[in-house]
Amino acid sequence: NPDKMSTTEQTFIAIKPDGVQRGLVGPIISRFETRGFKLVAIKLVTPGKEHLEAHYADLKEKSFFPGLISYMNSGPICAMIWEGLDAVKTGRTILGATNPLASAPGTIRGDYALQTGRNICHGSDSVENAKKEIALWFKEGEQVSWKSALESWTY
Ligand code: RTP
Repeated sequence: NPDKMSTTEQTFIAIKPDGVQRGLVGPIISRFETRGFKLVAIKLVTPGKEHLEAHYADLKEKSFFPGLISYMNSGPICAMIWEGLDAVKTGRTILGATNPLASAPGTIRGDYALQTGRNICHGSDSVENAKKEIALWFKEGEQVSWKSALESWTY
């Protein structure tokens, strides 16, 4: 619907094990912060195989699924919820294309990654999936509702 108005949304963003190991937690957070999004939850986790299989349940028939799960299970993941105008779609734009070789420079993957199997970050691909992923990764009470002093200058 081209006439759809932009809405305030929440998106689930995760820095994958390679992103954490490569010291990219700061730069990735920075891109969301400076764009004007608000951080409402963050934690470093090693959720385990079962949880990761639930997160990627839609991909379980793919040939790369076992490799994807062992990659995601290879170290800590930085799980976050970011909030703001069109956060889901804009979050995906900030991340870049799934295959880093197709990601534009200026995107996270376009600046820091070369391979789909090591693409350093995840972002929800729809509002519906964002809700599901937030419910899977975060417990009630882990999210902070706060008013940023900068908001009236961003919006
Ligand atoms: P993500 O969920 O991680 O944000 O990635 P995405 O939506 O951009 O891509 P999706 O198709 O959902 O794939 C999820 C993740 O699986 C890995 N993958 N490997 N070897 C391959 O062909 C392949 N294809 C996908 C990537 O880590 C991708 O981000």
